[in-house]
Amino acid sequence: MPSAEHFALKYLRREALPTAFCPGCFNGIVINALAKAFEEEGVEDLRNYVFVSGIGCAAWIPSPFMKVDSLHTLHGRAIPVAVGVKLANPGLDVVVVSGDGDLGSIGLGHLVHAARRNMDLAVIMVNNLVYGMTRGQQSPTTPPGLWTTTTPYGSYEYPMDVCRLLAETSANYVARWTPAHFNRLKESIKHMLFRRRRGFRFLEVVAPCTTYVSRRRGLRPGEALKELLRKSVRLEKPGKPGSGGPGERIVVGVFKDEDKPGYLDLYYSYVERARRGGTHG
Ligand SMILES: Cc1ncc(C[n+]2csc(CCOP(=O)(O)OP(=O)(O)O)c2C)c(N)n1
Ligand SMILES: [Mg+2]
Repeated sequence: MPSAEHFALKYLRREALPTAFCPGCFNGIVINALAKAFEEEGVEDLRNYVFVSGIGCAAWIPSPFMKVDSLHTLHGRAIPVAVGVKLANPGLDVVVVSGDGDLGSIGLGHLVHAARRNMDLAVIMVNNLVYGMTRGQQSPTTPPGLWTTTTPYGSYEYPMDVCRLLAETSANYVARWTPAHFNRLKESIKHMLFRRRRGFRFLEVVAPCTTYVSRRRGLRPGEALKELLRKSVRLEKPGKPGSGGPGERIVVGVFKDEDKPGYLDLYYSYVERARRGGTHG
């Protein structure tokens, strides 16, 4: 087992540590899962990667903490910037890490259309159920009844299930785990980055904000992890999945896993066709 120091030296920026996250924040588990995924695949440096994030706590996971080229963009605009990077240099592996607000609210249009195009990106959405950085406002994934700073009597809106939404597009891969499913989480990251290397690959990590969700509900981080396990229902379990989403039950698992051509494969095949004199139809 490599030591924590080993990971810090290899994939994290020493000068950026300790992280700015609240004590017990599950973003640390996501960083750990990313680092372990790279370590287990024998990736010595991250030179071929570009990480792109929007604005929010989750957006800080790659930038500034990971030793990788990263773009910390405008709120909601991680996807279009990532698309630009990929199209400018298709040889790069482009990974987006951002929050439920950034990707599922202000940036939702970009997310859905990148998924529809099966754009060659890996996207990790850390869903902490609120806008954490701005102090716990309701987000599109806030479960019914949950206290937030903008819903002091509990959220009365229907939340959005981003995995189900994206599973209906042409995205190649869609999965959801929680930090309590560490190995599954890590394996999904490996699958997205090393096995399925084309098309749109999306992973949602349901990781309730330790400060504005769990502590407010009287749960310490360890208790919050146990609750995540207790509430989780495996998608593959016959007869079990239903309403889904991060409410009382959290449906976890792989919603979709395909390997059809991604945006760039299609683009190049059409360029080739045009070169050979083919037209439409
Ligand atoms: C255009 C714009 N609108 C609003 C904000 C304020 N803002 C900063 S982070 C954020 C929400 C982030 O929520 P999420 O993406 O869920 O990240 P978290 O902090 O919860 O990890 C908002 C609304 C902003 N920075 N820019
Ligand atoms: Mg959030």
